[in-house]
Amino acid sequence: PRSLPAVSPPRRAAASSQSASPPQASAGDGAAPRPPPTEVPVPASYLEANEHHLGSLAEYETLYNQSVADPDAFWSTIAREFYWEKPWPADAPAVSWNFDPTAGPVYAHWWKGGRTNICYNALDVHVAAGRGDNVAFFFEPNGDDDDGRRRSVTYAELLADVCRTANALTAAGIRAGDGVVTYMPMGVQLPTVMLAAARIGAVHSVVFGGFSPAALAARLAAAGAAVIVTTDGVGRGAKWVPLKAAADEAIALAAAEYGHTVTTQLVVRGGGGGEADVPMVTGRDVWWDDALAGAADTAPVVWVDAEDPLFCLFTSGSTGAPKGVVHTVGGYMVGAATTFKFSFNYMPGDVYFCTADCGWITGHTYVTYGPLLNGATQVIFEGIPTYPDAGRLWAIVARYRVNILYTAPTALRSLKRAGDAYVTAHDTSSLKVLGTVGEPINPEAWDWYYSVVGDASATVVDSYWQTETGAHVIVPLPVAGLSLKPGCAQLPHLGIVPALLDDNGNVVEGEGEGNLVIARPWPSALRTLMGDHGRMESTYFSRFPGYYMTGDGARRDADGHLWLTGRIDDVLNVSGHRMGTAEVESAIVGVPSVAEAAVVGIPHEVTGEALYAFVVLMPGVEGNDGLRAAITAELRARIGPIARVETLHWVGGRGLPKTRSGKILRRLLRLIATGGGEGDLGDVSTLADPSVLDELLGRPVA
Ligand code: 6R9
Repeated sequence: PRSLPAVSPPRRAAASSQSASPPQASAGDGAAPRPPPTEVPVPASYLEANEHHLGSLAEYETLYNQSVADPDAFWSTIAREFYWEKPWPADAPAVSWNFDPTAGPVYAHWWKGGRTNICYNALDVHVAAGRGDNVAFFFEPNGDDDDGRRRSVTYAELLADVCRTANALTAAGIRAGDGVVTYMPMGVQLPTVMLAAARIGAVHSVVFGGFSPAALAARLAAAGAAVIVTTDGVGRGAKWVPLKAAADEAIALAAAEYGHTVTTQLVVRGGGGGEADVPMVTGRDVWWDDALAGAADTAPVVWVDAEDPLFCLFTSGSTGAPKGVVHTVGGYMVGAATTFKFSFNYMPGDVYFCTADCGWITGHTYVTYGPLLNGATQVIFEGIPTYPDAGRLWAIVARYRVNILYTAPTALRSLKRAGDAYVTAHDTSSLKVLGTVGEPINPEAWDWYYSVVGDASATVVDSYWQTETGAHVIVPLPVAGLSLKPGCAQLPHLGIVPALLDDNGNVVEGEGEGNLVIARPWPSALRTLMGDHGRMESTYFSRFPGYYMTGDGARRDADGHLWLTGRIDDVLNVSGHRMGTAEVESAIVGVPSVAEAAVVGIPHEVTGEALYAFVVLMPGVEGNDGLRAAITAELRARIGPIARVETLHWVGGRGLPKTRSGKILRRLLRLIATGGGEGDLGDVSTLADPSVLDELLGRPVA
C-alpha cells in the first residue's frame, strides 16, 4: 500500500483565511475589467524551470520539416521505440495511402504487416523495465472522497487487473476482432476494460454514461457487441445515476428495434450502495467481482496487425445516425504517445490530470493511451468540477502537485464565474502546462486560466483535434520563442500538413480564411466508419478530393498561425460535446404534435454554444409548457441530458424559411436566433416564400 500525497498549503496566505464560508466571487470594485492580452510569450519561468523535448521554435521547425519531408523515416524511427512482436516488412513503405476517392478507395495504412499490442506497450513494457511500482492512477472519487474510495493503482497492479479483466472477457466468449461496449462512469475500471479488450485484440466502443438507453441501444447494435460492461450506478455531484437500469433498458431496446442480442453484461460495483437495488438477470448479468474472482492475474497478449482495429468511438455528424469512427492499433499508438509527450512537454515524474471522461476521444487518447504509453502518473477524476464546490479541481491540483492539467473551456468558464478565491485558496504552483480542448477558447477564459490558475508561470496549450484525427492536430507547442495568442491554436503538430481551401477547392495561400483540410496522412487518422466505408469517403474526402476535410473553418494570420473559427457544417458543440442538428431535430419531431423542427447553435456564456430550436406544430396545435416539457423529455430519452434546448421558438403556420428545393436556410435561422434584424438578413432571394420571414420576425404578415 502506498501513501497518498498530503494536501499542500494554499498558494496565498490571504485566501486561506476564509474558512467555513465559501469564497466569494470577486465583486466589482468599480474598476473596468482588464481586456485579455492579444499576445503572451511562453512564460520565461516555465521555460527556465523545466527540461524540454523541444527547446525552441527553431527546434520545432527542424523536427516538423523532417516529419513532413520524410514521414516514413520520421515516424518509423518513433515507431521503433515501441515493442513489435514482428516488425513491419522492411521492403515495403511504412505508409501507403490514397485521399482521392475519384482515383480509388480512400485509405491510409501505417506499418501494415507489423504485429504489436498497445496494452503490452502501455503496461508490460513499464513493469518489465522496473517501473511497476510507479503510480499509474490516483483515483479521486465524486465529492472530495465523501465515501472513502480514494486510492492509487500502480503499473504492476493495473497490469494484474487488466489481465484478470482480459481473462473474464475471454471467458465471456470475446475473441480478437469482437466488439465490447462499455457504459460506465469515469473511474479506474473504464480504462482497465479498454486495455483488457486491447490486450486480447477485441474492439472497444466506449459509450458515454450520459447517453440515454435509446442512444446506447443504437450503438450496441452498430458495434455488434455481445458483451457490455456497465456499473450499478455512480454519484455525480449530489445525484445518484442508475446506469445499470439504463443499460437494461438499452439491451431490451437493442433486441426489439435492431434484433441485436447482448449475451453478457458485466456489472461493476460503483460504490455508494446502489448495488442493493440492482436486479440481475440470471444467465446474462454477472457481477464484475464474481467474474474476476477466480481469474488469473496474468493473461497472454494477442498480437495483432498494426492495421487491425483498436476501437470504434461513435461521434455526431451533420446528418443521420452517429458515425462509428474506427482507429487502428499501430498508427494510433504512435500518434497518441508522441502528441502527449510533445504537446504537454511530458517528462518522467510529472503528474498529469485530465478531466475528460473516457466516453469521449480525449479520454481515449489523453487518459488511457497517451499517458500510459509514456509511463505517466495521472489523476482520474469521478464527478463534476463544481461539487462539492468550485474549488474541486484546484484542490486536486494541490493534493497531487499536478504539473499538467488538461480540461475544457466550458469548465473554465463556469469555474471563472465562481470566482478567483476558489483557485487562490489552493496551491496551484506545481502547474507547468495548462491544456484545453473541445472548442475554441475565448480570450477571457484563456486569460483567466493563464493568469489566475497558472499565476502567469505556466504555458497554455489550446489543442485543436477531433475524434477522427485521433490525436492533436494544431497546438501552441510549449517552446521558447513562441508568442501565445489567446484563442489561437497556432502550429501544426509533427507530421500534420494543414491547408485552407476556398469553397471551390482552391488553396488559400498566406493570410486568409477557408475550409481546414489536411493534405497528407498522419499515423492516428481514422481508417473507416464502422460498417460504412462509403460514408467515410463521402463525409471526409468527396468534397475536396485529395484532402481530409475537418468540417471546421480556419483563418491563417500574418505569422502563419491558424485560428479555428468553428464548424462549417451542421454540427453543434455544446460544452465541448458534439451533436448533429439532424439528431436533435429528429428527436424533437418524435413528439406527436410537432410537424417540423430546425435547430441552430447560439453563443452561450458557459456552454460555448446552446441549442435554439425552431418548432413548427401540427395545424391547430398551440405551443405551451406541456409541449415544451414533452420535447425536453424526448430529447433526454433519445440522446441524453446534454441535448437541452435553451430557447424554443414556436413557428407559425407559414413554417420554416426554405429554398425552392426545400432546403432550410439555416443562415437565416441563425441570424434570427441571435437577435439579428431586418438589416442583417442579406440575400433572401432564394427563399421560396419570403413572407415566412415576416412571421419569424414578428412582423405583420401580408
Ligand atoms: C477533441 C475533440 C471535434 C470538434 C472540432 C472542432 C472542435 C475541438 C478545439 C475545437 C477549436 C479547439 N474543437 N478542440 N475548436 N479549438 N482547441 O473535441 O473531439 O468531440 O470529435 O470534437 O470540436 O469543431 O471539429 P470531438
